[in-house]
Amino acid sequence: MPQSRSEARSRAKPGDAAAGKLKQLEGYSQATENLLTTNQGVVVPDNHNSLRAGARGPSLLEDFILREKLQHFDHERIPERVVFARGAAAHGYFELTRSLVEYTRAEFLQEVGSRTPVFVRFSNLTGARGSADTVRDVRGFAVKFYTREGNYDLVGSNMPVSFVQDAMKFPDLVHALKPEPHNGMPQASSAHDTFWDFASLVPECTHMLMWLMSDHALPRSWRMTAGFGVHTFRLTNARGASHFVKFHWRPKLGRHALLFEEAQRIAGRDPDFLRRDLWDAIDRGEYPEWELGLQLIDEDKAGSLGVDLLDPTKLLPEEVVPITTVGKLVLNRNPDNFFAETEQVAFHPGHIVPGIDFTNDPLLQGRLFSYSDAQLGRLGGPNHHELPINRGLCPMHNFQRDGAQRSLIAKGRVAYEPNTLATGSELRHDGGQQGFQSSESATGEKTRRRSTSFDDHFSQATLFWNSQSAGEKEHLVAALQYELSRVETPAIRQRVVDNLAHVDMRLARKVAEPLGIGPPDARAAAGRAGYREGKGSLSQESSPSLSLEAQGGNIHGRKVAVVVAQGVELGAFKVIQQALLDAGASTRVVASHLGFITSSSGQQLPVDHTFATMPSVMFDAVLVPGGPSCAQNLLASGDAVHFVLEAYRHCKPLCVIGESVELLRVRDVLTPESAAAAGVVIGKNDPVTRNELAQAFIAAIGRHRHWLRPGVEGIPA
Ligand code: HDD
Repeated sequence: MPQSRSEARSRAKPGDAAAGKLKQLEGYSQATENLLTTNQGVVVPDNHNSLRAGARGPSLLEDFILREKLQHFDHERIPERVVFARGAAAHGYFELTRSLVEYTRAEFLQEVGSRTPVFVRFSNLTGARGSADTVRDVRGFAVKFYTREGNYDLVGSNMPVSFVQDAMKFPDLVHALKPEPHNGMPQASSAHDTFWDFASLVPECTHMLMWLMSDHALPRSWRMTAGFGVHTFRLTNARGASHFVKFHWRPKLGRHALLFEEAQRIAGRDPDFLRRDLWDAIDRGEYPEWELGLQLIDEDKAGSLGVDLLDPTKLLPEEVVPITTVGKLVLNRNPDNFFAETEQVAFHPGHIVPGIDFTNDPLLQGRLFSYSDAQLGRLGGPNHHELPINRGLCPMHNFQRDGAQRSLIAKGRVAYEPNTLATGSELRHDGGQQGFQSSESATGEKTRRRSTSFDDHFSQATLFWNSQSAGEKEHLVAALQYELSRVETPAIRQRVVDNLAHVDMRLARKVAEPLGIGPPDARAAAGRAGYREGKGSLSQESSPSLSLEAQGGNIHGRKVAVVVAQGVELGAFKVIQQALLDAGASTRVVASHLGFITSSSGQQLPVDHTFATMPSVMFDAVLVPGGPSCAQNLLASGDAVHFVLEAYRHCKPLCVIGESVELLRVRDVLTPESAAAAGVVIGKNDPVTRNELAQAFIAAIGRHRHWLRPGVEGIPA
């Protein structure tokens, strides 16, 4: 580790800094030896038998080897995070592509091309550490930058807003959302009475509820998930001038979602779906990337934006302040040890570096206390910054001392300052202008009042609703109906739809239809405590970036199933497969058994998976090659028919060749015209049209899902 800050800086060249963290971590890695030893290094003579008095006699207390092993095992678990307990992480780097010297003095944001090592943890807000990945939930997106001026943590989420405006309400929100305290149910789900009871009584939640009920809550992959800093922060330059800033992570693979039913099935089939996808991609060398975008706001213009930047339940539409891309994040290394790195990493919004600052957002202010406090319990004391994953890359020095698990050995008799005993003359430690400077002064009466500019609880929920595509609106309504149908108390269901009437009356009426309650009553909502009259002054009706469907994109990282049976024709299949691989997708051959399938020309085609172990929900798209006997064999297999129809029901792109089209005729909902519009590519095994077929299929996969597909209700779930 460098001895001084200036040494750290002068040694760091653009490009090589990202290796620094790896080197540091390697210093802590445990060597793999053939011999087992105790924690004290004594060689273990026998790791299978405890010491006992005679082969059939009692075990001896003196067996320190057994005692140590059991004791360590008994204490292997630490408390899980009270929120965002379920997560997965990876190492990588952040590279600056646009200098921010005019906005901030933060050293890692000055020189284009400079790289900073990062550790990024993605997580689920609600579920416990062992819960399923794909449940409907808010996702955490936490980035630790190991900068040369100290660690900087950007602890955000995949939604740009929060449920509540004030940290005072956060414990209540989380208690309502988590499993109900009397019976510990339901796990990892907001679909229960206590959550909706709270949400219906706190209308400031309404905007976030729209996000939680939307497709944004069901990411297809961590690699396809956006991130937001949520709060407004500040950047301060070397002259002390500051700008407000909002942070955005935009995934290079585009933002994509699962269908709710698909997500629920995956939760059973592969609870580690998102974790596995990230791990496998990095393992294969397909490193996920994000752009860092900033919304930079002149402080004197902040008052005229139509939204209070200190209110974390509001976003700042891109149409009002555009996003400037300033860097890229690349994740290129899986952790070596889940516990040591992913579990023990300690993020904290209060970890900032000179040039970045907080604002008075009352939710952010509360967070500044909570995270370090949470680590005290979770990681067992005040020295968690010494854990390898949490160590900074720059030198660290202060007179804080001792405490559980201290591993640094501070030398000398002096643990206070100022002092004369360390050097013989009076020594004062003071970073002066080098150090972190707060950039805002504060005066004002002490009060527990909120600003009236926080009173608008509905207009951005309406903006969000207006910005969704027709398919996304259907999903949102279905999600609300599903969640509220699971709420046992009719009065709670009623209060929710009464609030929704302030978002959009048609939405509220539609949601209320199957709930066995009265029509939505906007006036009843307005009469309740917690309701505020405030109206924002945003003039826009909708914001396209709030819709996932409007995004489109390439097909990098998508998984395509190739459904085959004996007698499959390879011609078109091979051409399409190659085109998919060239475009960055991957393919897997799925059949009724492992081993090989014999093609129509007698070739042996290796099978990757069976229908039983890899159902269609594990894929993004399905290719069914042709061949008369292949089609016949597939039609005779319930598993094969189910595979293809389930993919159709889940609105996935399909490419069906030759006789295999019969698989789709089961419900006879498609005409050649409606098929193309619905993302179903139908063609023949004809050498002239194979390339066209491949391109049409790639275009259909590029749209990810085809939400408005005819006849899906008719297909059994
Ligand atoms: Fe928080 C963890 C994100 C509000 C208190 N939070 C945590 C993590 C993420 C977020 C991603 C997991 C970090 C990791 O991977 O280890 N939190 C948010 C966002 C919020 C937010 C986006 C709203 C904008 N959080 C928030 C408030 C409080 C907390 C208002 C309390 C006042 N959060 C915590 C915590 C956690 C935490 C209790 C749990 C374990 C931990 O910190 O290390 O302190």
